[in-house]
Amino acid sequence: MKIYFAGSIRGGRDDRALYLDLIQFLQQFGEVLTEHVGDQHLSVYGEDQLTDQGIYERDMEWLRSCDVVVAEVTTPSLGVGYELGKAEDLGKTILCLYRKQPGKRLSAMLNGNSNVLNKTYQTREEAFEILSNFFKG
Ligand code: 6K6
Repeated sequence: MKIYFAGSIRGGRDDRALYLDLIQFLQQFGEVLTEHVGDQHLSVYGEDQLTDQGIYERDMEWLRSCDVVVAEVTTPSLGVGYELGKAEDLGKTILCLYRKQPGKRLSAMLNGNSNVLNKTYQTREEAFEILSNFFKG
């Protein structure tokens, strides 16, 4: 099982520790292709080794090859939104995790999309339970 985990990078890194926890939890269900999203040293400024074109081409190849896309969508990110649109076109199974926050709502383009399984949660434990049910069910 190849899992493409999507989470904000240049959209903001406030949830990077959460991404790492989710990625580590996901690894019991398969290979997470995008481990770097949870890299605690990755800032919004960029990865030195690859150009933006290199990042785009590598990530699109991973997206094409994955079995499932899991996205943490609490921090809005252009890149994550783009990946989800592409994943939908590619016919991928998509699970989005969203943490409810006062005064904010998930984009209707996800929340209203029947091709996306949207799940809300508050705690890491709830997110883990959603992931377990998704992969075991
Ligand atoms: C690392 C740290 C900051 O920038 C980088 C290098 N950039 C990226 N490296 C790997 N994946 C990326 C990078 N930029 C975007 N992505 C992909 O888009 C990831 O798979 C994320 O799910 C998503 C994040 O998009 P932005 O718009 O928040 O960056």
